Amino acid sequence: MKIMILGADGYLGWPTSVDLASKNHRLLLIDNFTKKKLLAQYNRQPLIKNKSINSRIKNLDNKRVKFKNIDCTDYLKLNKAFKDFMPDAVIHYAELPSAPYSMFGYNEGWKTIENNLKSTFNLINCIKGLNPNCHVIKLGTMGEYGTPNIDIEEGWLSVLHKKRKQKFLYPRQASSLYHTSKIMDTDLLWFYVRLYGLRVTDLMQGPVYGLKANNKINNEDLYPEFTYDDIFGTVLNRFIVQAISGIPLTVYGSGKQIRGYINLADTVKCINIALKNPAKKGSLEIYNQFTEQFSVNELASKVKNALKKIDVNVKIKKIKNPRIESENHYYNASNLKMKKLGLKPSLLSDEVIIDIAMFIKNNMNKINKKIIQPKTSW
Ligand code: USQ
Repeated sequence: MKIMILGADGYLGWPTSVDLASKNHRLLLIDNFTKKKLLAQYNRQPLIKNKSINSRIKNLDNKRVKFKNIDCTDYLKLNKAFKDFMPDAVIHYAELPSAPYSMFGYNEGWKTIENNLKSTFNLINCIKGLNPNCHVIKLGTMGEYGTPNIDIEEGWLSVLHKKRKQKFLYPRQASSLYHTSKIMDTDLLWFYVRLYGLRVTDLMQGPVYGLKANNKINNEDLYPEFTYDDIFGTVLNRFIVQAISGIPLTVYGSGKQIRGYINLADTVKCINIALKNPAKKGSLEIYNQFTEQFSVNELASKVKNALKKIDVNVKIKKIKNPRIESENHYYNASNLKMKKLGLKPSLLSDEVIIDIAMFIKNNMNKINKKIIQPKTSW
């Protein structure tokens, strides 16, 4: 297939690119390094800095992978790249992914909304104008649903009201501006699907952990940049770095917050499944993309117990929750659709935690302990 990957240098974009390149697809990778620039601007660093994307691409075993430095909020440039390449599918990761960043202040909040909505709007318009048959695979988030007091379905809810029935998008109520920007994305996509018959898959993903696109990968050049700081790091990756550097795990509040988590390798498997099962014309296909539900306390205990096996003594410390989020809530989300299409999850075992921990241990002299405690609160 001819596949365009927007945000191809990111934590999900690069492993996806590596995996799809190994399957011999023809790829056009797009990125403008916004996340790298923001990390530098806010004095945060990934554990290891990647080599340039062009040099990494040269080492891939696929000569049909090309890169273009394009800001997806620039409609004319994105439109030209789309027209020249004419993809069969576009994987859209070109968004600012951080809840704490979006809640930092006015500028960060607006930049998140503007970047995320504009990139989605621009992509939709490229497709509508140039090839309405092209399949969009868009990264959404489980955070769009929030923590409602009823079961979370996969995207849709059938409502029976005064004896009449209608299927609606499942009610969404996010707890950060970032998550709210993803709700707005979904609404935009659904509008264009209804009016113009586009084909869209929206993947409601939980927090991701890990380093590898698949279990054949050992070359660290093929890993994404691994962040563990308070703004861009996700909770499990942060906990393992904290454990290795002897800092007590930063459990926010009571630690009873439950989310659905997913291994990075499973994210990549889900993208492959979505590519093989494109949404039908005029349909918005929504999947809940996580494999296991854990509370923050359970995650912390898992890290502690796993790392005991390699003689790391992990301490856990509950700190004041810097976020406004429910800490005591019901959580039961459905995730059957990907499994029905063949997803075999790589679950969170001690081995998986130890594998990530060993990579961090080998690079522990690079850990910046000053960027771990949360500095944004809302
Ligand atoms: N948490 C801690 N300690 C920490 C960091 C986080 O207790 O040091 C808690 C948070 O309070 C939250 C949970 O862990 O309850 C998850 O936090 P997170 O920072 O890993 O995830 P979140 O901010 O929700 O965002 C991440 C990604 C985002 C993705 C989302 C999926 O950054 O791009 O969309 O996970 S979800 O959470 O399902 O919406």
